[in-house]
Amino acid sequence: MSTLNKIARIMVSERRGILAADESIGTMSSRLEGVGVKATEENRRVYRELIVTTPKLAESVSGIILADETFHQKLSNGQTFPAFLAELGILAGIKVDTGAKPLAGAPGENVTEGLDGLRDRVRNYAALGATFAKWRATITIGDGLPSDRAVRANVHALARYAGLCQEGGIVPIVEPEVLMDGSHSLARCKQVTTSVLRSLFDELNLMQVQLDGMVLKPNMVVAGKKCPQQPSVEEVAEATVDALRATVPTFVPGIAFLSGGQSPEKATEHLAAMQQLDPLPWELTYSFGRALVGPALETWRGDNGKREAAQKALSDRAVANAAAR
Ligand code: 5MM
Repeated sequence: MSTLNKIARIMVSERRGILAADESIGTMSSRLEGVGVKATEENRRVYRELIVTTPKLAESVSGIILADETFHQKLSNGQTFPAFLAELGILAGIKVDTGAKPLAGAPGENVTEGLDGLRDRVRNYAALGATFAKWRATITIGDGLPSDRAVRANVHALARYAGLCQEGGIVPIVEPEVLMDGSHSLARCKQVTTSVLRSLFDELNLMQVQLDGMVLKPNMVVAGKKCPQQPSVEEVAEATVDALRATVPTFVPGIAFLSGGQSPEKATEHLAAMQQLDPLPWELTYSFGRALVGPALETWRGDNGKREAAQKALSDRAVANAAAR
């Protein structure tokens, strides 16, 4: 078993999942401001410390994805975040993309940037304790969208990122996110997700990415937020598993879903429903951001007296998702 495969298997191991705490400075700042907390570097650190020091987190979380800022910050006890996680038995991951930017010639669509200098950045992060990385590409459904050029540009970047991570000895989380924004149907999301995943695996193969040394982080197949006909939990589970079965090679050790704006409860119900379907060739787990930490942030609101209650809110979500596996 290669080292990459070993790490990937730990990431998706039974009854645990991955916590996405890698909001960029801009996103984290607006989330803090949304709950009345001033968006300072120190407050982002304090909030991330609350998250990682949640009691018993390692029982339901195998890895935490950090943003560059957090990766270099220290907890109150003087330890760096990666060192603290290592002591807990939680793998430290790092978001290495630099964000989705408008794609030239494709109005309304983005391509994720961050390939320049990535080889050296991967080497530095690995030396500082990162065992895995993450890169998120976003795909928009709309009138005539996604365009072929946006899909191709994004899967190309994902595959080159994945190759560079593996060359540097860390496991890539490959995240192609078909966004929930819009009024599209479940069927349309399934069609787009299937086609994006097909293109993605073509490109990963072309770039000789080792499929057993990566983790796929896709969206669940859901209807657009504004679609008047919202599918049942079983319909989402079936559509999602259909799309994955049609496209994801069995060599991939695990699939860790993003939550994408679903309510925390719905995301968990969908994950649980998928486990009830016929045996699947890969582990199905979670790599939620908002669906894990949303209730904790809402509870905390910058009030230190609510710290414990906030940690309990996170712990409850993590335990519920672990149980859903
Ligand atoms: C936590 O949010 C991540 C980073 O977002 P930005 O770079 O836009 O600030 C994001 O990539 C996240 O890992 C995934 O989208 C999954 O999070 P959700 O909230 O969709 O489960």
